[in-house]
Amino acid sequence: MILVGQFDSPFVRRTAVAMNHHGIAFERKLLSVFKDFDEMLEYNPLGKVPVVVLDNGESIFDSRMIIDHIEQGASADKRLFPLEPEARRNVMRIEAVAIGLAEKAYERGIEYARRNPDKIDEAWSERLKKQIFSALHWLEALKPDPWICGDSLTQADITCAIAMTYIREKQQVSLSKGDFPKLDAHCDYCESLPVFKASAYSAAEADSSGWLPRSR
Ligand SMILES: N[C@@H](CCC(=O)N[C@@H](CS)C(=O)NCC(=O)O)C(=O)O
Repeated sequence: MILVGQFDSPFVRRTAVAMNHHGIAFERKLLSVFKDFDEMLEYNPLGKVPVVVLDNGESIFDSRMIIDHIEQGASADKRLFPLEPEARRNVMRIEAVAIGLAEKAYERGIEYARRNPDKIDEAWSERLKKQIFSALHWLEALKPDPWICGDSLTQADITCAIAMTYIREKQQVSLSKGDFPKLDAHCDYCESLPVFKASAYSAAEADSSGWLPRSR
């Protein structure tokens, strides 16, 4: 399998960590959605990452679809989405907020990194900031210890920790130490695990991507 995308993208990383967790080996094709956009369009009609190219040559994209594909046939004790309906809904609800958090952070980053400074929509940017902080407070209230749901790693943990790392690294909003102590501890714990470390956030890949934050 080939995973297309960079390890500054929270969507690529959450896919990679799920693959690591399931022991699925993959090669990586390092393409940037900015500087390699035309080539990206050949892998995904939207030009977005992540994309996984299966061994039969088929491309699958959107982290949700890829993770769903790799979870198929997984044993109950390894599943990142439990099968029991209530537990599954709970993981998916938290995952949805954590994905949304990463999406809103990405959008706010775009506002400053890509737009001409005199075209920045400050009202929209404020709205995004409100959504980001609302999601962070909601996730903090879950009090992960160390896991968010039950007594093992789930996709809720993976996506939440990776979204937090993304915001810490790209600073689409500034966070002070102590603002979200439970999320900080959860993020540090998850990022110390071998399955996360094997696909760690890459500042070098971020620097070469064409993403240049100017201010908050
Ligand atoms: N819902 C998608 C989101 C993927 C996404 O937004 N990826 C960003 C990179 S972090 C991207 O490809 N952006 C380029 C674009 O939107 O044109 C997923 O979960 O895979």
